[in-house]
Amino acid sequence: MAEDDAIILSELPDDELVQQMHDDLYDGLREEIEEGVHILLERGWTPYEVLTRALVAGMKVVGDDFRDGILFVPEVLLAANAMKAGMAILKPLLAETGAPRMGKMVIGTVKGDIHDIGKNLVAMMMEGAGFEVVDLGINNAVEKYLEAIEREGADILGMSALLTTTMPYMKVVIDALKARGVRENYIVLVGGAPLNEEFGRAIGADGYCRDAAVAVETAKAMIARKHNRLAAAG
Ligand code: B1M
Repeated sequence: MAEDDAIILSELPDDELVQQMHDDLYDGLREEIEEGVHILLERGWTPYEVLTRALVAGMKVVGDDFRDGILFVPEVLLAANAMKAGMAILKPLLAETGAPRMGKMVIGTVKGDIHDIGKNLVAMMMEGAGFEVVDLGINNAVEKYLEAIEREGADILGMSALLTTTMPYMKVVIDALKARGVRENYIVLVGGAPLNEEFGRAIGADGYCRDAAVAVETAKAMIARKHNRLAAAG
């Protein structure tokens, strides 16, 4: 593109800027995504609006074209890195709500799976809602989860899986909790694009979370129920 034709992001109205950010995410343009995020925040958008409307919606287009064989792993990786750069700007802002401490969550992507954008988003939103979050990262074996929830005294165990081949591993973890006799000590929440309610129920999770906002709402409701139960018992 000729120098004269360069798009000045700050001169675009909101709708066009968001559309341009979807295109830039698609093209894996990290710096442009960072600039777009800053501009929207300066214009008074909330961090959550920027996250959902500019970043998550843009990633949906990437996902659709990956599925349809239009984009391939290297391009998707660049898009994922641009998305992460945008999320890094929003993370402290989402965590800054000053909400009272709600409880502690250990979260990680299951063994064999390296997708972490959705899991990171859930961790960010949970922190923003007042939960303490211990993020185990990707590719977690059952021992890693068990050791972490015990060490951290977690209230909630969160697991993420993005592949149909890795989602059954969630049941391996839940079964291990049962075998140790500690299943009832934890609220187990699961999420990831290929999952659904029925799968969550079938593997014995306490809740399936369609997205990060649902994860926060479910966690809050279940923690409140747990506190009420403990208060009634004590
Ligand atoms: Co992959 N990939 N990928 N990929 N990738 C998918 C998942 C896929 C659906 C693409 C497709 O074909 N349409 C497909 C899986 C098909 C299937 O299993 N049926 C797929 C494949 C096949 C693969 C590889 C096998 C490709 C290959 O190598 N041939 C490979 C596997 C590697 C591995 O894990 N072993 C692979 C690799 C990659 C990249 C490395 C290139 C990259 C990941 C980069 C990264 O994460 N750091 C990547 C990406 C980016 C995707 C897509 C395009 C986008 C995923 C994403 O980040 N979405 C994805 C397509 C898709 O999902 N439509 C795809 C945005 C994110 C915000 O949404 O993760 O759904 P999501 O999270 C949501 C909810 O699901 C929920 O809340 C989140 C926020 O709202 N949620 C939770 C998620 N986790 C939760 C945990 C909770 C609660 C809620 O706990 C309480």
